[in-house]
Amino acid sequence: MTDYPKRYTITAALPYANGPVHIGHLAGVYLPADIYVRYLRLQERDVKFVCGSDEHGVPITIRAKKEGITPQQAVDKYHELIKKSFEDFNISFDIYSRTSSETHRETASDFFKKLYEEGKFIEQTSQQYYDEGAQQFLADRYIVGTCPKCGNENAYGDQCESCGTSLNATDLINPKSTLSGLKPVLRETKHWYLPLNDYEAWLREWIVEGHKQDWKPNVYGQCKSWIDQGLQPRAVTRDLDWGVPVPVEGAEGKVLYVWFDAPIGYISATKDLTPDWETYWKDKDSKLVHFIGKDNIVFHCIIFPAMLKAHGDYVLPDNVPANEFLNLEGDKISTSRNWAVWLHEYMQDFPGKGDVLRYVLAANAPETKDNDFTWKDYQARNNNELLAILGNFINRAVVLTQKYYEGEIPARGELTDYDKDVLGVLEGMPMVVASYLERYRFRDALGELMNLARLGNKYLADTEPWKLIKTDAERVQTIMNIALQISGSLNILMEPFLPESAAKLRSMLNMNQGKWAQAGSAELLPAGHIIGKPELLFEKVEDTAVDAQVQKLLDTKKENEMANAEAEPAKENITFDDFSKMDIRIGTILEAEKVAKTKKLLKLKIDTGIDQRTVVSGIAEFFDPEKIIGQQVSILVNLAPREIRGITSQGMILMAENADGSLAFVQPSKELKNGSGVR
Ligand code: B3M
Ligand code: ZN
Repeated sequence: MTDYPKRYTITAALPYANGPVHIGHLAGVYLPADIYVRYLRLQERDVKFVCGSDEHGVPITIRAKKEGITPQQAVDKYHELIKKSFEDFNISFDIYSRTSSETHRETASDFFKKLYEEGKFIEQTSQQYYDEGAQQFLADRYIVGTCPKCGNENAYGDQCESCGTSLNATDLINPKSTLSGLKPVLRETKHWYLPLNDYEAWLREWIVEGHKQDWKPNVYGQCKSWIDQGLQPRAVTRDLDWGVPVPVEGAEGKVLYVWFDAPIGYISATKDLTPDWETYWKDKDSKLVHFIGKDNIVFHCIIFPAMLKAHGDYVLPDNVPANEFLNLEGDKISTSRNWAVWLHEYMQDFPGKGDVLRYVLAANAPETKDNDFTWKDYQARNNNELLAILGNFINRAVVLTQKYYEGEIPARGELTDYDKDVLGVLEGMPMVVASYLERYRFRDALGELMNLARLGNKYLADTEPWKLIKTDAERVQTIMNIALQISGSLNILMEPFLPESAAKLRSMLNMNQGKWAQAGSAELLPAGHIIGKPELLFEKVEDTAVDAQVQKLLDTKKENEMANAEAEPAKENITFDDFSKMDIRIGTILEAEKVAKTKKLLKLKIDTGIDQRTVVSGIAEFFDPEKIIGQQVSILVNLAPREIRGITSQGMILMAENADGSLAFVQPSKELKNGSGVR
């Protein structure tokens, strides 16, 4: 590592302002970006970290429609929520902007205009679905119909979520507009296209030949396969009423395609941040890095670079370290199924524990393959790693220094070979961690950092200053001095990962925010320096806390099952006579008790109006005997008596079974006289 770029422009994907953000977003994009940027700042590099809400496109209009609000109201709501979550997790953007801003509209508009005027687009007319009721062209997501592959009747115009096939709206059988319910008609419409095919050779040279070594294999592989398949012209405008209007004549009712305007949002955000924005985007010594999730690779590696190239003034991304996906408890994270850990909910449930989630997500980051987040792992990593390794080491070092020296760091005496080895590892550690960070290997960097804490623990466990203090107090001075140098370096090295805990540790050690270059030094905290009071850096996460989270997910699963459950098909027809054979009455439960040695059975005494009789019913899992006394139920009184567990059951209580298997009484909507007939 010798020559560093003059400055860095770091972007993190602009989240759609159509919902809150979850752990998948954090793990895949914002946390790695933040770790990288914090590291660069500690290295005293010149860096701008920009992000903002993506507030255009169909995802927004669909969400607004669902909530019965305007698109503007929807983006206002979610922009604030998302922004707050990023603040809560200490994602240290230099600016968090939004694409509905005036600056952005102008920047995106000018960008388009320049390309338009220079003849960089081609115009094409095509047939697209139009809703004559709603009087508008339909985005693919607004059209549903039968999937030609699997027959699912609710496939979308761009994809069937049942079989996963990606579709064109015109592939759907019986297409229907979700706006009006009408069958859409095909109409001609004109759009502007970026002829990606013209950029194919250049892209091949730039990526396939130029970035084989330094881009992640998953990113490089996706790009190569796109380019190998041959690139087609890509429409950059849409018929929609929400977005940046296409700034040319004859384009009324058309807006820029959201994927055309959104990446330009990085530029507009930088403009809002600094008057010097052009240096960050146009000077060839600026290193541009896009942090994104894997579903955005093609847009950031192929389409946006082609746009930048067509424009001509801008630098190209130096790297696009996209991550794979994070799953949750073995299942794909899904907004529509509410299968997620939402960041704002996590903060409510675990206040002050932002760093713990940062740690778990970084330690288990989906860098090279999809990974799974589980609450058990969350608990284990907190208790066995943060608390038992890092927290424990720091605590010992600080507590013992307070105890033996009233907080004043003792001087080192003569060093043993062991001391020298430990100081040697300490000295080399910043380079090791940095070399991982420079290569976007955040998990490995964190692993090394924890190894340093492990080493500190082992050093104290091996040298046992708490025993030695009685026999060789001078030696203890050396040991504690070394333990504190390790603590001080840990503080600097952990800051990118655990900023809140690092701040706490700084006050414990009474030190300033150090620079990366100072880490590893054996003189970081000089003898005579007075440290502060010990504080606990981490707390144990109890079983009850994670059990509650698992329960929340189980409830979600159940809700989903309920929502998706289909009613059983009807049975064969019967005659009215068949039905009238059943004598069903309203009765009242007089007594109820569990049948001994059974799980499911209750013995009930019912006043049927005709008599008082005993019925054994398999409902004990769902009802507390005491609570049902006095309730009215429907009872089939002419069912032949049956012997159940030595009790004669005379009749049967009618029960309705819910989709989740739970049971409910079939009860009259007002109190009736016992014996009233049900027909
Ligand atoms: N809003 C897609 C997403 O949230 C999109 C990213 C834009 S980055 C310029 O996955
Ligand atoms: Zn299908």
